[in-house]
Amino acid sequence: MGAKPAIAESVARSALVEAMRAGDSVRGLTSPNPPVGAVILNAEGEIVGVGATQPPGSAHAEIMALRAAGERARGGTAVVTLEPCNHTGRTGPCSQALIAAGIAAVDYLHADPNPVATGGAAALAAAGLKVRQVSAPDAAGVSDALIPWLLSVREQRPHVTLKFAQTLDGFTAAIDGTSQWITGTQARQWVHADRARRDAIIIGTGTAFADDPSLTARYPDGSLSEHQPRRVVIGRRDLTAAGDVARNLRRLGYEQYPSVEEALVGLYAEGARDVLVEGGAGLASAFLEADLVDAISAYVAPVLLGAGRGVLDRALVQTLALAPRFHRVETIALGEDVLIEYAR
Ligand code: AOF
Ligand code: ZN
Repeated sequence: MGAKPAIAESVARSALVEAMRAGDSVRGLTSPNPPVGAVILNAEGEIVGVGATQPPGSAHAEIMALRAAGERARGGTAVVTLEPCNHTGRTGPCSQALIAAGIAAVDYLHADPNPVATGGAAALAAAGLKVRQVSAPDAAGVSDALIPWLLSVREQRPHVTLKFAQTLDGFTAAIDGTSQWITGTQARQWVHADRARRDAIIIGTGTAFADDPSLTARYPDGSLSEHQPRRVVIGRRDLTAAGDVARNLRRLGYEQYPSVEEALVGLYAEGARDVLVEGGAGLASAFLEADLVDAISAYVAPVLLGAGRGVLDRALVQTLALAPRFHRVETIALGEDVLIEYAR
């Protein structure tokens, strides 16, 4: 049976890009669950359903895509960014839903490292579906939204991105401490959109006192994004007795942890999987010293200061050969500024 030709490679690849886009669109909304994307192709290779993970406790990506496809899924292909789950957790097993819908083939990007949910690929193959693991297309112009979640399952702590804005000569503030508007409008808008995709934003008590940040994600018109990350302060100083400083955080609410390690343990336990560290220099140094930085978002502005405050506030190593190195994942031009994304 099943003399049906497999769908063309190019069709499978563009369906995967579409699935990755769908997963990317729900970043920040799914934790502790993964932001998965799924595409259903009919037997002719046409897209008949797209879906993404719903907030925790509700439908997985495959179920959303199958619902959209309806009867058109029969004999078709499912392309998903994560191996379909095989367990009954808060929802039923997606492997069984794919089989019941009459899906003939499944392409998945990442194996599921979650011991509770794994086994979907084997179950699908045992039921006679054509199952294969595929790799991410290079230069697809879409990022892999599952990277933070996959690391968090492996390390049992949130994925950490260190973010900073610096002048061309490597400073984050002038000698008088002024640091606002190093980067331009586009970069600042990008930062806000990025915040809305994270589970938490972390700063040190020093920055909370000095800058009185609100740590909110806002649209260009100043209104708040629907998803607000948790606001987190690390350090031992008491913000509640701070008088006139840290007023924004006191008004909006925040969580405080005494150390980097305790923060990551606490945030993971509360479901955070993808967090952004926004400074200052002391906190950035502490995260790097503990080897707890998985990615860096460096915003570089064409401004020169000659002297000022640096990204870090102390030596990480005594000699270059021992310095931690990162590799470049992406560069994005934002007006006159450049965002460079690095991974460990
Ligand atoms: C998702 N969305 O699209 C897929 C997931 O808590 P549960 O019962 O919803 O199960 C969550 C687990 O299911 C998750 O850790 C992952 O291993 C697997 N797949 N989860 O939220 C999805 N495909
Ligand atoms: Zn599932």
